[in-house]
Amino acid sequence: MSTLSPADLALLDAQSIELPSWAFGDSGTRFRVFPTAGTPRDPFEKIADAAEVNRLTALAPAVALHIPWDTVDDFAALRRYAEDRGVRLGTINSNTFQDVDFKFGGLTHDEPRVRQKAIDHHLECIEIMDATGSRDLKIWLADGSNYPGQSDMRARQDRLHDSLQQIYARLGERQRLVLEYKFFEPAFYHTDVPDWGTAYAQTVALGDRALVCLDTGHHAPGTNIEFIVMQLLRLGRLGSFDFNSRFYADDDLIVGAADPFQLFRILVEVVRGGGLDNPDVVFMLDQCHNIEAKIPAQIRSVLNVQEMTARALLIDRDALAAAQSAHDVLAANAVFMDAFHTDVRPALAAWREERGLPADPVAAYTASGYQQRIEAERVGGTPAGWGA
Ligand code: PSV
Ligand code: MN
Repeated sequence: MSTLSPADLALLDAQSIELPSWAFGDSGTRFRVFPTAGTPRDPFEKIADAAEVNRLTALAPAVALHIPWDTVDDFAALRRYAEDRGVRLGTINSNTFQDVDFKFGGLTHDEPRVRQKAIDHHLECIEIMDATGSRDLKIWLADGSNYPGQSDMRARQDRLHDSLQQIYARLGERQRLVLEYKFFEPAFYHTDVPDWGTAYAQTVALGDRALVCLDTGHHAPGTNIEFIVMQLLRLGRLGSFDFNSRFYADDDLIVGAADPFQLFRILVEVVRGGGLDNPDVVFMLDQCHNIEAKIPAQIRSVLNVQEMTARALLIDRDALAAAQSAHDVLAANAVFMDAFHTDVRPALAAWREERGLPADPVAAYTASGYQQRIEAERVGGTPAGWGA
């Protein structure tokens, strides 16, 4: 039970995690953004940092971009730059949460001019996808209201459907729309896509290439997230994860840091539902490293996902099925917990060494001199951050 089988190892070999470009830029809370030495000044430097994470882990061959934060004059050049460093450009994230015109919403806005502007932004994102070779357009909306009575929730839902339909119609045959839900923030009373049910209803109404993104930080405390994972996989609508962890709200901390057991439970359902080794389900990170070193934090994050995946694979499925059908509650739970409590770190260090990778990628990063180099080289210019 406690060793990874050749089939498990093959699944781990195939695992790939998409890094968010914005994790390498400066971020913070509404109280303060602390500047960090060596922070990338442009999308090229963000890609260089992401490639370093992949070089040391072989787990992160793709980088998600956020538009307009990652706008460049020549996306084909950015794509070549990434590919030269062994990574590809992944999901394109739209952004209708920072333009003043979108103060009262974007795709749901009651004024045709503003709604059209939000739709046009997404059409522009699809043009970028054509240049970057990206498959997925990920949409997260800040739309909502703060006070009961402020807005007609029903009309907004109808306008959202119409807007999404116009965007979906422009997608290429191999491109997908992925709709991300979040229960609150920045809106405090109602949010137009607050939960997986709404995201599901809106995407089903569009067609087969519209799917749901599950951000692990976007649920009320106590929500059984793994149930949602199971259900979306069962319905064939889980398009991607935004992995992170949280103690309180949408904290965007390192995945697996706040609640490793929850990450384990989620990955158990991913394995159970055929979501691993499945190109239709993208494992993405959505994190911000406000106070910790960014590149090692991304390395830690992908290792945490790999570690919990390995533990999920260790579940003795036959023993679990037998205990479940015998209604042996304690035995079933014991099989489950045995896998969770198994330390897979030595096995994964060996997995890395067999593939010519450092046994300890964080230590290898520290010893590599990369951090000192970027701190010396990246002087002048404006560090990338939200809005840059
Ligand atoms: C919103 O909170 C969100 O999770 C969306 O994915 C955004 O694109 C991202 O955070 C920005 O960090
Ligand atoms: Mn997210």
